[in-house]
Amino acid sequence: MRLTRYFLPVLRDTPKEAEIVSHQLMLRAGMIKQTAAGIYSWLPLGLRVLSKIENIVREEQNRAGAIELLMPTIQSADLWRESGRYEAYGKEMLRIVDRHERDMLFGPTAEEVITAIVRDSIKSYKDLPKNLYNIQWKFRDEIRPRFGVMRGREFLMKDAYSFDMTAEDARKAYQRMFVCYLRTFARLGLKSIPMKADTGPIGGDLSHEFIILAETGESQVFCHKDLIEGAVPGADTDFDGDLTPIISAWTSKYAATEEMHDAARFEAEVPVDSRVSARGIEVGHIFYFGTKYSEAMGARVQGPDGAMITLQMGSYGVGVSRLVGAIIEASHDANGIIWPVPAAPFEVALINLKVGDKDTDGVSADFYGKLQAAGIDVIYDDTDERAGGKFATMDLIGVPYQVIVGPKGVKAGEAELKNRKTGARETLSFDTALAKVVGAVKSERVLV
Ligand code: 5CA
Repeated sequence: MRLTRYFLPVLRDTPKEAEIVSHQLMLRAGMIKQTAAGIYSWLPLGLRVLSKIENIVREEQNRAGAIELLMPTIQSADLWRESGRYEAYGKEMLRIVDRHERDMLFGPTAEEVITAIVRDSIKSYKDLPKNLYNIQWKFRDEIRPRFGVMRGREFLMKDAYSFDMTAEDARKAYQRMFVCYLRTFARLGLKSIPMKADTGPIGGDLSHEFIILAETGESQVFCHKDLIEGAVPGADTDFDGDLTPIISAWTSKYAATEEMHDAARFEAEVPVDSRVSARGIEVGHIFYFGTKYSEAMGARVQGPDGAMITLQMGSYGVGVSRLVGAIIEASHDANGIIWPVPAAPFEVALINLKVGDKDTDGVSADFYGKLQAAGIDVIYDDTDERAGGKFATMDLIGVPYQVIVGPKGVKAGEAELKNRKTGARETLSFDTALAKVVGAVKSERVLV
């Protein structure tokens, strides 16, 4: 992408309304624009990051055996009356009346919709187990939308729903999502910690939140420090095999959110110097709630002996749009965002320091073509802005690698390669610079 043709409305000053660094940087980097409280347009740069995250979430869902579908944002109130949640959900639900005076709502979650789909189409135990997911916009009329996309009213969620015959099978489905989440967040460069959690309006008795530690996190969390560096299951994990050892390794040490925290147990189980009490961002939340919805909505199938069995269910959410903010909270410096390659809007920024100079333009165009041919997401700064401004913009928007082409270097047959994270700069011959940056990007695309 040529910067002269792109739409990148960066701001030089920090907007006053933004309280936390991720919100400030997303506004400054021209990633989002608020249209109403807690409701944002995703500008081109923001959308690129959102799509990359979405794709990683999708790849890991698929790897774990979940199947993608797409449910509507607008739901019928009647479905929620069936489950008994329509009245109970309260003011967070955005209620809508259509032209025929029918009660509708903008879905805050989709247990009812998916339960109705499965109830109406799966009749036999032979068609189970199933785990169906979608990545779709949700709306919750949060009393205090804040921190930008971290607590929005409209937000993008991946929500998966598992259907099984027995509680034992449902536990396995829960384990698959648990392991899948460890991998998903690690692939985004995040250290997530699963913590025992409260189930809230979703219900059930088994639940874990996946937490990223960050000073600006909304919840207080408590855990053993070993969990911060816990081993992430590899890409070769057998999701049909026994996942209990992985789950045990992650759940045998103390980790709980504030609502589930037991101070006496924490002190008894965790040595003083291993106790972590910190703020955390909830990026995922998984629930096992058995027959709560299937019972109320009549989701039953015929078992092997002909008897009708009420389905066992769980639901599994990832805050896809919240992750954009969470990654920035975890990875930034005074100059701006530092994207890990897998989430980066562009992997390489090619900076032409002297647009209009024939040789510099020629070498830059050559680099641009070769980076594109190598399959690299490249933003080519072909504007006539001064060098300082160019560096500041690319540092702000957090592109992991910068290739800098200037007239002096061109004469010597050299370009500069800068690593955004470490700040390291190297002067290399054109071919070496190209090979090195392509190699670095490709090796960092898949972190686990
Ligand atoms: N039905 C279940 C699981 S599919 C569910 O709705 N779970 S949830 O309420 O915990 O939401 C799932 C994830 O969505 C959360 O872990 C969080 O990362 C994200 N999320 C929830 N509310 C918001 C919000 N207001 N803004 C941004 N992300 C949110």
